[in-house]
Amino acid sequence: MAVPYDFHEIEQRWRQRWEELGVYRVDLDAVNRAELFYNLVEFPYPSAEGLHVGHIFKYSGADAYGRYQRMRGRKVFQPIGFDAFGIHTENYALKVGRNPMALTRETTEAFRAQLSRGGMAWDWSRCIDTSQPGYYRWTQWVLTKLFGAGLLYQAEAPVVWCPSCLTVLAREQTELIAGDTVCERCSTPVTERDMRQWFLRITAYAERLLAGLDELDWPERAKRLQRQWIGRSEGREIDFGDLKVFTTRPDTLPAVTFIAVPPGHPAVGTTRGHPISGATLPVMAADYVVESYGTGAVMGVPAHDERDRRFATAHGLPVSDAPLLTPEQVDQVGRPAVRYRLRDWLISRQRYWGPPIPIVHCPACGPVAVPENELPVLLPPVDEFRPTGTGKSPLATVETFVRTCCPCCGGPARRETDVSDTFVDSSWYFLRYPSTEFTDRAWSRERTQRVLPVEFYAGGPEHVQRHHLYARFATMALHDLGLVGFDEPFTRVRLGGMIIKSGAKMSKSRGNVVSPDPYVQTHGSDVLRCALLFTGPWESDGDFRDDTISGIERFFNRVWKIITTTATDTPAADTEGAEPHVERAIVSVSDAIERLSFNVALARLMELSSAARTVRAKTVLVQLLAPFAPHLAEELWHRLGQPFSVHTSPWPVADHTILEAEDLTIVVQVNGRVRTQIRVGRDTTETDVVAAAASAVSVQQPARVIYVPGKLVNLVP
Ligand code: ANZ
Ligand code: ZN
Repeated sequence: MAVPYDFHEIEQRWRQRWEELGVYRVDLDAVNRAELFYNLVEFPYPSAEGLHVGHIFKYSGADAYGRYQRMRGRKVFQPIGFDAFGIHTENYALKVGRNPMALTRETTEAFRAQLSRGGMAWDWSRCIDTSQPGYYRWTQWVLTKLFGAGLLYQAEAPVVWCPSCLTVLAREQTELIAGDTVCERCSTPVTERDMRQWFLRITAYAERLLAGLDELDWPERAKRLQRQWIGRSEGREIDFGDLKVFTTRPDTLPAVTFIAVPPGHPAVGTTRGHPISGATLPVMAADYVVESYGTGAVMGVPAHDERDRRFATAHGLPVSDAPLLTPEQVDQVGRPAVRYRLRDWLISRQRYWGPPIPIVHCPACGPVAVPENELPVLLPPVDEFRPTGTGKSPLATVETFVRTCCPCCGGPARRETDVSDTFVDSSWYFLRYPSTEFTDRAWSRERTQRVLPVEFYAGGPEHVQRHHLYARFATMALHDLGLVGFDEPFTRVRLGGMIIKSGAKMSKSRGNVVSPDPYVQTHGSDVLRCALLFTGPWESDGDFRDDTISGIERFFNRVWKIITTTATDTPAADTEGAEPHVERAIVSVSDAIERLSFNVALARLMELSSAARTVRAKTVLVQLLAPFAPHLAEELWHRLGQPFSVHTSPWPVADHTILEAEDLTIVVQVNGRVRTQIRVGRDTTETDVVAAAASAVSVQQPARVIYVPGKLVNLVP
């Protein structure tokens, strides 16, 4: 059943009106901290495939939450932009043989149109595009500041190389598939290479990145993932001659029978003296030893460590069952040591589609940062943007780009030709949104101080270990440089679930990635938003099935009929007296929105829609519907004769006197004797009633409970 109104016309008309009147714009200089609500979503990269319904699910939830906050009186700042630089975009450009610069302009426009049709309350006047010079100038500026602080450095290092993307990758841009470490972009098994690369010294912040988590209102699983990623280990460093090992089990020292180092290590084949017994231990090459972790050497304890046991068995090494050291004895051996799994962040890419790293190499002065007044270092338009595979970016062949003067001594110098990783672009973007109109600085200090940190960040679990961690690091570093006044960017993070389609995971290879376009075209964007949000709580994965669409349409039909057929209203409609179900709906819908259980909120609204007859009930229904179906609610609000806009009208407040009058009186008995009475809300569940009764008479864990619904609880201790 289609909706009984011209949704194309209605949705377009109201969107235009909102935009014209700036309903979703906030004067950032006229708000105070307490009023402002910075409601941020992870901005999309404008892929050629366009948006999929998963985007709409995440954005609709965040949007509903923001709209609710606006109606609750907050000044909601809700910006959007495009994460347009990066390998993903460039790989697609390579595939279709187009220049990424031209291609990105098109995909961004397509995304903008799709996003606009979603009806989200975005402030388009502050849109950013990370691939535009007006933005990346400041990405480069941030890098020069980090360089000045010693947090950006160049080093020769064994790095992960993707032989298909022809670039190095950060370790975190690989994944383990069937035992192979592969590139997450193209699934090609990666190799290792020794190359000179640029790193950001995130490890200097390992301890603070860990400690800061305690204070944040983030999902526990997000905190856990970050803690694991940072991977703090306490142990001891022990000397075996001039070879140091890091161990978390120093008590097993007596049972050590060999030392293991990575293959190729100069100590392979030598021997070491045991620090306690003096016994001779062979130094073995073992590929389970990670060169960059700990000290890069392991004491082999086959009796207590599974990997060591397997290695010892395979190589005919002895197993020793010597007794463990006592804690006091441990305090004699070696030194306490703390190690982190976290590595410095490799940001250089030998690719084209990114901001050139703003460094000039001078034969006399070494690497020098490009001064602020010479930024941006423009990415030159080139014909040949294909990665070269030589370990150098395509920019290295552009002589006019490479040749320059040293900012320090004026002598001839060469520009750095690597570009920075996309995750650098997004590590600070939330700082730019409130200050997009400034062309002479990255952000206004004063405004930033008022608008940030981000109060609510709606993201995805896939970004916890990288983007969220990088953003925290960048914020801490900028804070320490005195450039921002806070050191955590996101006060509250919530992770949206994944949408599957009719039981199957959407993926490009299956060819079942669902575009929102046909749904918006055939049913309207309000229907699609509600159908997606109805799949389940926003933080859980949800299955999007087409029959949900018709369910939502039936609901919209009913609402439309109730609100528009005023003729059936009795004159005394608004004096019909108390309507507890309306008051209850306000409480439960508000509560469900706070918990991001938009599905529950919609279910309550469906109930309310079948029992909304009075003016109060109708007004409340339309207002409570507004966060979910913004266009429809605006139209109905208008038809109710209410002043524009429903989205700035105050969120209904439940009349608690009506609710309390509705409360039930429950008699509480112990062993069949009446002890007291309690009052509970009409909707209170049996579990809650029994718990309230038990606590009223101080009976802990009764052996038996008899419950007469709505009347009596008898507890047998
Ligand atoms: C002896 C031992 C005995 C160990 C035992 C463990 C159990 P986490 O918790 O991850 O920090 N190790 C140290 N450096 C290593 C490296 N570069 N590559 C591979 N393994 C390394 O793990 C610390 C433990 O991992 C260390 O404690 C060491 O083995 C190993 F019953 O030392 B242990
Ligand atoms: Zn110089």
